[in-house]
Amino acid sequence: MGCLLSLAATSAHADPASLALLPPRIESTAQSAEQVPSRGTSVLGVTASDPQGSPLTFTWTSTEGALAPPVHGATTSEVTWTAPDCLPPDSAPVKVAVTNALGLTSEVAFTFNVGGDLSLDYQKPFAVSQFSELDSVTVSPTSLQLTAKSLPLSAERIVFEQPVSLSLQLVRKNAGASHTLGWMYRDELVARGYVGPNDELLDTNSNGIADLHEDLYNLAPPTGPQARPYIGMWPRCPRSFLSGSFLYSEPGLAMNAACQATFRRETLADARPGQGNVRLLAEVVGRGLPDGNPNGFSDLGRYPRIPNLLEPALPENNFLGLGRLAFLITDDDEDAVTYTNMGPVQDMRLTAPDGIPDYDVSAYTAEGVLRPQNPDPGITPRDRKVTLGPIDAHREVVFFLVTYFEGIHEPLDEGLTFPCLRKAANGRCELFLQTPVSVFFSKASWNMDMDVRGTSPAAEFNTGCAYRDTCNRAAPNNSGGSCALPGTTQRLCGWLDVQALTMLRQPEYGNIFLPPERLFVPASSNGAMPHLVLASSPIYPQRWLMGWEDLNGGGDRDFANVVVQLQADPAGVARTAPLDALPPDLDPRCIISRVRMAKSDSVGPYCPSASETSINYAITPECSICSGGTCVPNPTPTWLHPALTPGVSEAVMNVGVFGGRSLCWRVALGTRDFRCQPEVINVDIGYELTRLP
Ligand SMILES: [Ca+2]
Ligand SMILES: [Ca+2]
Ligand SMILES: [Ca+2]
Ligand SMILES: [Ca+2]
Repeated sequence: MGCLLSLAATSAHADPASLALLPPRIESTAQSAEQVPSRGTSVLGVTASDPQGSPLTFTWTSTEGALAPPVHGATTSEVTWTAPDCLPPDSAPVKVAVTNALGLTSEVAFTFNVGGDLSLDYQKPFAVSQFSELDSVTVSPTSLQLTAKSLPLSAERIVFEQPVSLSLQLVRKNAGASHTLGWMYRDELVARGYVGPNDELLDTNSNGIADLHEDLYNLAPPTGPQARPYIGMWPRCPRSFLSGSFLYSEPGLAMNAACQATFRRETLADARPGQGNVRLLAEVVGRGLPDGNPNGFSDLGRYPRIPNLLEPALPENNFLGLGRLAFLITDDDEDAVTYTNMGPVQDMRLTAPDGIPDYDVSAYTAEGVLRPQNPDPGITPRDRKVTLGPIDAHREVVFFLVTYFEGIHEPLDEGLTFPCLRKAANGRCELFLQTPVSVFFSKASWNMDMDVRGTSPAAEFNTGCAYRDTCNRAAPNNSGGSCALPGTTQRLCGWLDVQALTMLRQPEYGNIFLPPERLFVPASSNGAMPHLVLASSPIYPQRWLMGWEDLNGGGDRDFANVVVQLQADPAGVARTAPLDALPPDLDPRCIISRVRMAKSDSVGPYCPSASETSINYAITPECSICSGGTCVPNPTPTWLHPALTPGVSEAVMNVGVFGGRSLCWRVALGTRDFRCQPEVINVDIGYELTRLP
């Protein structure tokens, strides 16, 4: 305290006869603060005496800031100085001159640091009001934490308002079939001309088959008015057939290795609801039972049994693939085979179901292409999860399940049907596809198979109830194994089986205990069979359970042949408002020269891998844009990243080059594992101002 910078005696006004006389002696000075905020005050005092005992007068002057009227005593004087916004380096802007009756004067100057101190902490304890942006971050005085958002999704529309990072974890596979799970962006299907403005599938060559279905199986003729480009390099079985008045190509995916012709007319049960006992002459193309020859039932491409249109764009499909293959096979079982070995990869594992698919998932990219280098060789717990990657906001995602299973048509007894390629005006299927390779979409109306039961809803469950095969879903109120919905007398059969429910209770799946709620599958708008149910609940925010039904026509309608957990990795951002120590109308000559950021953060409670979380800090000296006395947050400031390490850390940055005059910071929090949550416990901000010359 107190800074006696210079003490000078002057005899400018004394005559030579008085040389022996002495100027006033400064006894002491006082300075309430040397470090003063912009426009803050400091109380200055001086005590002096005159060696000759003559009366003293005190004169305060300042070159910067403002002085209040001083208060004088016989030997003391006190004044309050109000600081400017900042000072040039090494300034001593206030001076007091003490003059005695002989005209001799002593002076003392006071130095200040104005506007900021690197070592001080200008960040108050956290409060919501200090933040100009809070996205999925919860604020308490001693912590910033991620807030998990409950985002209901339906199978019909999987789209997010914000960019998200999606991943999938297998929960349970319970089926005789084998499957590949993939996805596409809807806008890429629109751009390719498959989908109209109302989500309807288009038939641009007017041959009665939706072009999407036509291209999945390469059914378009190679020449003539209905020709469409072949999806792939070349047709394995170039063979045509006439149906109605149209020429089509036979589907290599449903033909044996010898490419034997498959098109025929036969008597089949009507697939329309309530018509299953009516048998009609229909047309069928393809064969439903593969013969084990690896060269049959193939459209070539990268994966012989995956429709080329659903492969990722690769030379083998002439770069016409639109799919991204998340799980090449969903097998999680004690045998080592896929259905008649049709799977795109070998089942490599004989262990009991544990949610880890039975192949080396990490050997493949998120699109399903073999990587040059496998980051996790062998089948390990890391293979449980597959990252779909960042998904842009407002880009709708459509999932698909490719299934490998015998094509069967038994609508009345089994609820099974061949997929339908072309319908008559009355809804009756005129042209069926018999195939061991079926494709089901998350959007019900895009499916090829008809809903042979036609109930509304197509299926419903009590999610808190375990699946029992004895439960009669057609009459659950009178069926053993059904469970009542809380607060009602309505009973419904269970959805997931005990193994799936047990898996969800594991930490890897978020310790989820499914609530006893009604889950239902809406009927489609066009008579097609829905194949996906998507369960959401505030109990497991940002996670959704996908249950697939893998039988054409719906079959037993358990919607649990493959159960997968979809999750949006939690992420959030907090950005502070401008630090209020800096006035919004700061003197334009003042700029922030240095900033210190100190922080304390942690991750927990259970972090199996440190790389799963991120806590990224940034600071900007260009926080606000001010005009006419009004300031708004700068939407595009330069964010500077201090060199901080996990835990407790501190960094000082030179920021003078930006010439900024308002300061704020932000932190971006993220985790890929719900068990490992990042938390900011404290942030200190110090700064210094300097004045431009
Ligand atoms: Ca068509
Ligand atoms: Ca293929
Ligand atoms: Ca296996
Ligand atoms: Ca692996």
